[in-house]
Amino acid sequence: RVRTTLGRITLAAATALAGTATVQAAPAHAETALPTITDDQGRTLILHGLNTASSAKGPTGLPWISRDDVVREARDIGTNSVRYLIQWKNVEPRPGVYDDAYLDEVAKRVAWYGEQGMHVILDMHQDIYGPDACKGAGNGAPAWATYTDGLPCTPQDPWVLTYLQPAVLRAYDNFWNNTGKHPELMEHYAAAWRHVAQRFADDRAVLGYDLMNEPFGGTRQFGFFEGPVLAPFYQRVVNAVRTADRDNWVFVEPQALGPNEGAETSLGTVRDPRPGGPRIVFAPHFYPGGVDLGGSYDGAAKLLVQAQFALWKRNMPAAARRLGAPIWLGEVGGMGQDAPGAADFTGDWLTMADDLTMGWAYWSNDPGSSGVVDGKGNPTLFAKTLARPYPRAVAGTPTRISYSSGTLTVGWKTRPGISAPTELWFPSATPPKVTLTDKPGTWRTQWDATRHVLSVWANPAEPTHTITVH
Ligand code: IDC
Repeated sequence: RVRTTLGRITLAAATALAGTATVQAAPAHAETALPTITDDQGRTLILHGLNTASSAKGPTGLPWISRDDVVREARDIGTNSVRYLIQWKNVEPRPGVYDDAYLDEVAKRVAWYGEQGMHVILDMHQDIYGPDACKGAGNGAPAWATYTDGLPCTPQDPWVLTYLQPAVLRAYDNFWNNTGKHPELMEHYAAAWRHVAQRFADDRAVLGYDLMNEPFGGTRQFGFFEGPVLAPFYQRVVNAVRTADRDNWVFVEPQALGPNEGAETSLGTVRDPRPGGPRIVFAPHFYPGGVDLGGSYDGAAKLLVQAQFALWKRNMPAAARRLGAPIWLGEVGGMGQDAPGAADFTGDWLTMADDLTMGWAYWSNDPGSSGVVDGKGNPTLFAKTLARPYPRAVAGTPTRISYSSGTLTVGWKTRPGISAPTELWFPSATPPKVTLTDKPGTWRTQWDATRHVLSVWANPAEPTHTITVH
């Protein structure tokens, strides 16, 4: 019943959205390319990675993985990054008291990714505020920061409906100080991030910080939340992080409701006080209604989802452009491998990401039918589809990424002063066949059969390059 109702709501919403929008394929990159996330050699990073993991929402705040799992992931899927979940409740179990033993455990796991040459984005995760907002349904905030003012709560199925329970709405209203009673909670959150940033500022494996998973405004939504409440909150947290760490990237998400389905965001600009240019990334998610929460990607549902693809592809890059930030898809997926159209859906969002020269983090790395290994440790459909050829790093500004029928094409513009190579990853150890538009004799490649990485040193004197690899 609930699902049917949700389906109808989604249908109505999507129809309404589609009616007001010009639903056509947006150009991959309008006139000007977005800024890009860069590594310490100035190369653009195209991040492919997994969210690791939902299991970190539990009491220990740590995901299920072992070091071997990270080795296997790097080898089999070729990921160069991870969206690694941490929890405020574990960072700050009592007000102003930080659990450094927890951060040591996080650091130990971060090092496993570092050993594989992977970049870690620490994600301060939350769903439904925290475990104490609604009888253990949520995760994120500590008990001491959860003020529900005695309002009732019943966990709902599907879980997202729990967001609308009175106690949960009040917990958020108190956090954002919509009630005027708890200005201290956002202060605590910002200070907790400063502490985390202090711990990881010099950790070379850490690329950045995703400040809050899927912010939810309580009784304030959309234009009443993202502009006046969320953006100033991010600004506070960024300022706090920058007192401890000037170099890592900071990832900011729009509110989830709406943008997750492709609707516009009104998130305001967040300024980066660091010297040497901003390092703020716009990090929306993509969960089209219809495939999320046990849906499918076929028939009428597929048409609705395709409308949401078109909206997302238009609205999210436009928001990134408005914010002057690179874009990165922090969560996508969640479909079981047996759901109708799961492979098709995965292929379509991977193509969207390539079209936007945008990286992603798949939801999730937890064993099971939406993971890369099932409950018995066997590779799923997603292990295969996510192991997609891609440029891990580009020595310039990427203008094109496309992969189909065994051919990867990558185009980029030269950025002066980069001596490190462009690096392409392939699932196979067989040396690939390469053509490049640069004049013969002015460029070279090197194939690493162990890492399945092709390094390309293009001719820096040519302004643009296109490489085609079979
Ligand atoms: C889901 C988990 C599910 C858990 C639920 C609540 O897969 O097992 O019960 O969280 O904690 C998100 C969230 C992410 C969700 C994911 C899939 O960021 O935490 O994980 N999702 O539903 N937003 C949209 C979807």
